[in-house]
Amino acid sequence: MSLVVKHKRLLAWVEDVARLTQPDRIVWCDGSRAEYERAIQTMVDEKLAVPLNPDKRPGSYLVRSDPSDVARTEKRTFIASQTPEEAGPTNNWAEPEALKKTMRGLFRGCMRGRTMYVVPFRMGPAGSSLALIGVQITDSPYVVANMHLMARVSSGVLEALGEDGEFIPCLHSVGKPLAPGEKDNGQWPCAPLEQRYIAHFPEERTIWSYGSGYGGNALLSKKCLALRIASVIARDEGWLAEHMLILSVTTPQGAKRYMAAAFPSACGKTNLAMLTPALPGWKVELVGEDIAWVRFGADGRLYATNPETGFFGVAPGTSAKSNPNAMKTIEKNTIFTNVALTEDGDVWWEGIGYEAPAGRIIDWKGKEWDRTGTAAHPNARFTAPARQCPVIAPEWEDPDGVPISAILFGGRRPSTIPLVCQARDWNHGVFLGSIVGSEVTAATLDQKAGTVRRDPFAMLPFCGYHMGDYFRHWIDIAAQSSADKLPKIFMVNWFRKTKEGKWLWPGYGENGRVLKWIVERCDGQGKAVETPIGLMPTVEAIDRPPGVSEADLAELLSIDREGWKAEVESIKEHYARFGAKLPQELKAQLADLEARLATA
Ligand code: GTP
Ligand code: SPV
Ligand code: MN
Repeated sequence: MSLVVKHKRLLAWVEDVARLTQPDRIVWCDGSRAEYERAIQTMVDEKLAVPLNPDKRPGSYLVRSDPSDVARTEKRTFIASQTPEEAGPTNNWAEPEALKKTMRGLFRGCMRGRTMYVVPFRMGPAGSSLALIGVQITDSPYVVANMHLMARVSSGVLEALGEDGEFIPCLHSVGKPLAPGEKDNGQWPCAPLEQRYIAHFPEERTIWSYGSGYGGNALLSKKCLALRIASVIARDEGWLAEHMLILSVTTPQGAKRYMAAAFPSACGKTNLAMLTPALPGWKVELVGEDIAWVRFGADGRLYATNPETGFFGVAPGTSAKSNPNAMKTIEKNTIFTNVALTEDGDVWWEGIGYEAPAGRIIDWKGKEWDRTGTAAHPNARFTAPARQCPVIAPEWEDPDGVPISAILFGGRRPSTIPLVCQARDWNHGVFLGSIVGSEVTAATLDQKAGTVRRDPFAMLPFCGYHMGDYFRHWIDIAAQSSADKLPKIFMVNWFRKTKEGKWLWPGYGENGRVLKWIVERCDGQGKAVETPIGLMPTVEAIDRPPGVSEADLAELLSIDREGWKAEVESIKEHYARFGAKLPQELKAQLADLEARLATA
């Protein structure tokens, strides 16, 4: 590499890590196309990646991870702050020095037989005041290739760092050294589950990840840096780092409004951000689909920025009908992880919109699929560059971000939570964010799918500090502006089911009808009625999709008083976890809800 690195701290860190991990060689990454291709070729040579049929999926590859390494592992994710109080009750805490000692033991010699890549990257568009620089050390070519798509990897980042610029060190190893002559030979490298650690040192702004090669455990730019560490920085600096999509809605009259939405993992962010509205004349464009960094502009409005450059999206359920824009985004130059392989060298998954083609299908475990069970893993993902999305907003890399008119909170709730409801004011909106709950999905390894868990602000697995302090931060941040300039806050739920277990709401493109009401509310129109839980549309205020009867819509917009009373009890339990850190304002919101439900 021609670039001379002048940053002493960075050089010393790389040397230290190399001494500890003992790789065969060190490669400084520059973000070039050739480098991307080399990383992919390394995987192909090791039989860890399968080139797809270039006539079907040009420039695309299939990777199968180990069946034990298919999603984030929250039980192995740690916030190693100085004290357990700083990590709070929702995070796994570990004493930082003890954890480092344990992990140093694991890192010792762990890169033997492998290449150590040094990957400099920037999160956030050029010129953004929020942009952060990270340098990830990794022994995984899968990580290198994915980081090329997900973050701004370039040698320019090293130049920008100069001799002493700030960067976030991100140390990663798959935790599978190779003996002399040993090859991966098609075996996804990772460490046994109990040896895995995804560790964050918030005071030092440092990340150490060992033993997993998958997604958010290994692409340290994403959940580790842009959420867990960034949330701590945001708290200290007065902004927000959120698990949110960012989209624009353009009305038939040509007015453009921006929204951000927090839904838990695998609960529909990517789908909403790429929505093709069923309503004629309405248009949605994507600014971001997983992470938003949000700060106040000089005009007192909240502006949101997508720090990433690609999508690591859920494949199952993605079809030409449910998400045509995602299907177009992944036509080429895409890395697929844990989907099925067809005989003609294309990908397939459950819910792709057509039957699995005839001929041999290789399932996500690499075995011939006997057509029982799922061929793709439920958390199978695609990694694709954002610029390939046909509805990417032209302003998606605007360094100032986009001004947000509405914030949405939602989750998978088969009952109780209505289709949509507007918060009365900011603190009520923070309350709605704090009580987000969802049926457990396949995006986490540790929990039983199907049970409801509270996932406040969709940040439960991603908040780098005490969740009670995080609630406080959300309440306090409003003081940076005035009520009239703050976004309106809404709660949505696309996932209501009938008693028979059928979807009560068609979702996907039909969600545009709800966005329409939200835009109308932001513009001071749109009919709403006061209810015990917030401002709700009347049945006439929502355009009713074909196939949804008036009775269905009434059900979707009804207030299930008994359900809500049970909800209040469950919120009390949820809130009890935060003890004295639960803001008084939220306690008051809960008491107010309880009182309204009792009287009205
Ligand atoms: P992460 O990347 O894990 O943060 O997830 P995400 O929030 O971006 O979720 P995504 O949009 O990928 O959706 C996950 C799953 O939910 C997919 O299988 C979708 O098909 C399904 N889904 C998304 N939107 C809807 C909807 O409106 N209705 C229904 N029924 N399912 C939906
Ligand atoms: C999520 O689980 O919310 C994801 C996927 O977006 S991962 O990057 O693996 O965390
Ligand atoms: Mn996510």
